[in-house]
Amino acid sequence: YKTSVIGFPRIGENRELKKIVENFLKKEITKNELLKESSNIRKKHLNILKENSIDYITINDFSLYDNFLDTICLLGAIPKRYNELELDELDTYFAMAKGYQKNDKDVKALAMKKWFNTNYHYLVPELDKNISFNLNLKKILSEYKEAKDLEITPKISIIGPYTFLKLSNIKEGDLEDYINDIKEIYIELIQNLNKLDISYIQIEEPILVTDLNNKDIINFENIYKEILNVKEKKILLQTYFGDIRDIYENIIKLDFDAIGLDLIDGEYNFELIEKYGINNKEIFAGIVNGKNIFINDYKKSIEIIDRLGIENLVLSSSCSLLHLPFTIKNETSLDEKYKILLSFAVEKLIELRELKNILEFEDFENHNKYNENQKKIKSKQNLTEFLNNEVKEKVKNLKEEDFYRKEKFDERIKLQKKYLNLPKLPTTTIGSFPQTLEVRKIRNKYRKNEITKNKYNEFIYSKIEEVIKLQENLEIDVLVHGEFERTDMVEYFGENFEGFLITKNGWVQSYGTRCVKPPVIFGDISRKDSFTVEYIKYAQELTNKYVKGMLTGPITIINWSFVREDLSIRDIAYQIALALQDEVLDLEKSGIKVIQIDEAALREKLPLRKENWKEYLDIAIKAFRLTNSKVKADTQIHTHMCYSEFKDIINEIKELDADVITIEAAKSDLSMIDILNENNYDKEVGPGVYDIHSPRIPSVEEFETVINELTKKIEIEKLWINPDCGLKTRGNKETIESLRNMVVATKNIRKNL
Ligand code: THG
Ligand code: ZN
Repeated sequence: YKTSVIGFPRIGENRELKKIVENFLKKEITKNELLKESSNIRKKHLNILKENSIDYITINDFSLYDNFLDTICLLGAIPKRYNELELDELDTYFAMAKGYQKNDKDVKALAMKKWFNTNYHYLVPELDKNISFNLNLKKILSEYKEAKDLEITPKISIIGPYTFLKLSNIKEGDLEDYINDIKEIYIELIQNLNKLDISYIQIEEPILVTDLNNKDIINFENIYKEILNVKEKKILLQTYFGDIRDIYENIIKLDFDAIGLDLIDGEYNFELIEKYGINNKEIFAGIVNGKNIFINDYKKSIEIIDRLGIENLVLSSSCSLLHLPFTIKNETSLDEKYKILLSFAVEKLIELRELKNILEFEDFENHNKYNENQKKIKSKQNLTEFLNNEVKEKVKNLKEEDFYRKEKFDERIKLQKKYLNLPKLPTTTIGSFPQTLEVRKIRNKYRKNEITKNKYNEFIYSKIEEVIKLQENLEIDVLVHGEFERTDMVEYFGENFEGFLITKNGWVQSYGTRCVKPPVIFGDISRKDSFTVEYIKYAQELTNKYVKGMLTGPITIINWSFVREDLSIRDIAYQIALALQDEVLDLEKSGIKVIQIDEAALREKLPLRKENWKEYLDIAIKAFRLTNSKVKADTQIHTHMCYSEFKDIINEIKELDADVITIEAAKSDLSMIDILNENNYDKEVGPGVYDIHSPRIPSVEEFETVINELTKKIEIEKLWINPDCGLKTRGNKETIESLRNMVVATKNIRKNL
């Protein structure tokens, strides 16, 4: 047996990469310092892989910002507007990542999209007739040299041509128009890699786990037949995040030396192997979960390997370890009995090493590492503190009517309009206000016990007061409290519900230098006491306008947490929904009339294959409805969703039955609205009128144009005016000016109604 990992997290044990890149962008360190420091991070990681005797160590999985952006640079597919800035290579790179604004130059960043069903985002390549590919091997060659200096014969990771094409934004022509060019540039790439002393070229094609049609298969074969013709080094076709049922039969006949399969999320891959064989290829078996933080059950893994019945298997991770925090060792506050059940990136390497040792040991059931592992697995069953029979019963006893509000929308909205008495085109924001350095510093002090809980709360209340005054001054109609008490809209709920574990240093890269720290769903979920009411009530008492209660929905909490693998998603979703229902009703009791329950992540975790959509959406819709089915008819329920590619699920969005939905439409050219109209969407809508992901301040005229456009497409009575997402990552200055312009424009338009 051999061992391999697809990729390793690059952000660093203590988010070193985040810090140096942000310092470089702030011009606090030089280019040379950035390059030197990042090289140190890579070398540290290579040594960890080496210490754990990983046989196939990957390079080029590192990135200063994003692997897709690196691929754009590798292939020379840099859109013209960035080259025209005439910056050096590194500054051009960051101009694509972050946008560029200086003197008379103003270029937006490349778009960002969710990487399959993870919480990672990649930068979207743009292809148009101006593109001329032009190979740039500098990054690969310098990482290659680093590995060789550490006496490693590396495996080189590259994003495959078909995934690159399929995920590109094709601005002119069809995908097929770019096949020849992409083929040529990849051929040239392989010819260059041929000259290196490497173990494998790992070509990653995760697009193969999605639903493919005949054209896809023809395109794929067309591209690869020629690429494989020029190879002199071994090529591993690496897939992950699911099975490759639509193309396995074709792939197995192509001249790949190895195939990497996800055996965690790709159960069906087993059947494909059984049915079509492996045609003498080396199989990289993804048996150690690269996306979840629970320890591997060695008994199960050995059963899987037995079932495969393949000699000379490579034991691998199911996907890149990018989606995991660094090491459980640093979780010093976590109780040992939980810690032994968790495995972060470094521990996954240890698992691979131990599995190999156990498998090569004659009498594996007597291997001490095997027994140690089985003891841990068994200890899970004794953790009774995470069992809550009361909530289990409640879920079991749910009835159909628990998922429906008593009154229909038409009736509710009349009562709400009467009660709330808002102006036409009411203005609001999504929830969060800028989490400035000040807020983070005070929170860190509180975390380290340097200030008391009272002092911390005093500070939070003063921020709430500030943000209420600000919104009153701006004359926004429906206010928010700003979410200053929350690090993150999911982690905060994990901290306040029973059934979660919270890590101290479990950071995972979300995009660029930004990270999230997902909480861990470890057992039955319930609510001790209300935890948002005191803040919302405080905010509401400061103003005569309505303040929105602000909650995160069940599916978003699940999707942005690590979930124990043996729990039922439906049960957890309903448990979270019931806990939220208590909070919703407490908010209502304390006089809150507008309550927002965000399902920011509903769309993004839609299963990769269509056949699995129905069950997922059924859980999502029911769980959402359960959170608010018991409120009064005149209490208005809002929801918010990011990444508004709703075309395929518009009917399910309708079924959520939220009175108002705010969506991220600013970037999608408002084409979302047409989709709502075509499908007779009947509820109220706030299509974001500006893009909060950029510091750019739209002018009053620009807002007027957008709002006018919207009033032509949406009934005035149903239209809300708001930014397209929370303002957490923005600075105060641009936030205030943008909101001021938004409200002024809205008022101007109201005058003419
Ligand atoms: N929370 C969670 N997941 C998310 C988002 C979120 N996934 C999608 C989207 N939003 C990703 N966006 C962000 C935006 C900001 C940050 C992270 C992901 C962020 N992180 C701080 C950082 O890295 O500097 C965290 C540091 C800190 O709070 O101290 O700002 O909102 N779960
Ligand atoms: Zn959003």
